[in-house]
Amino acid sequence: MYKLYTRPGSGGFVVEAALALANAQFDQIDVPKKDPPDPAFLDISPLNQVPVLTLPNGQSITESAAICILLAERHPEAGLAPAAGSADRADFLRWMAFMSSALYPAILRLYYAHRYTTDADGKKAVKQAAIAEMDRGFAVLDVALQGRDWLVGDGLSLADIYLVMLIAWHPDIDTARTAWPNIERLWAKLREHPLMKTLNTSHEMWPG
Ligand SMILES: N[C@@H](CCC(=O)N[C@@H](CS)C(=O)NCC(=O)O)C(=O)O
Repeated sequence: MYKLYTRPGSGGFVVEAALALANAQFDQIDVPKKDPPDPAFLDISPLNQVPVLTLPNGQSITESAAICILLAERHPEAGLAPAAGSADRADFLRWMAFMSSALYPAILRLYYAHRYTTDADGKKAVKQAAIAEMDRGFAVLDVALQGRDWLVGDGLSLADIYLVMLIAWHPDIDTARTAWPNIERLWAKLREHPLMKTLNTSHEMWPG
């Protein structure tokens, strides 16, 4: 059985979605923010971050994109991602890496601005730059969605759920919904998806 270490409103959202779509049994462990961190949790998550997925063999994996890609690989019948070796799979890997390495870190700079400056008055500038960088990333994804129903391939994949999770963290939801109409189109569809609705009741990612 899998074990998912998560917290409401966190990157655990997409992993929970993946496990549910794969019909995989898992224990969910809530990791409250603690200072100092719990040493046992640091053993499996050295940066003290969620999500962490512990596999049935006891191995623990951090990094939301890696977890998603791994789950897609372990549960091919669930169609969480385009098939390995297909052209759409290349797009899937590209956008998962883009979202986790360009966009997610910009979001962290906004919400953990104190970590990104040693200047006591510097947080405001870090936040402004973080939002500008997020906006640049969302604009790229909006173009990628132009004329398409889904970010990759011709069906829902974890890339779509990952994108919707990130856009929900935008500090100005009204602007986000008008600035990137293709992302909003995808998001509107996922807001009606029964599983997203269920997950949103515990994660409160967007107004229900
Ligand atoms: N690169 C990691 C980032 C995970 C991450 O930043 N998680 C946040 C919650 S969304 C967290 O646990 N933050 C606590 C902290 O950084 O102290 C991933 O993609 O999984």
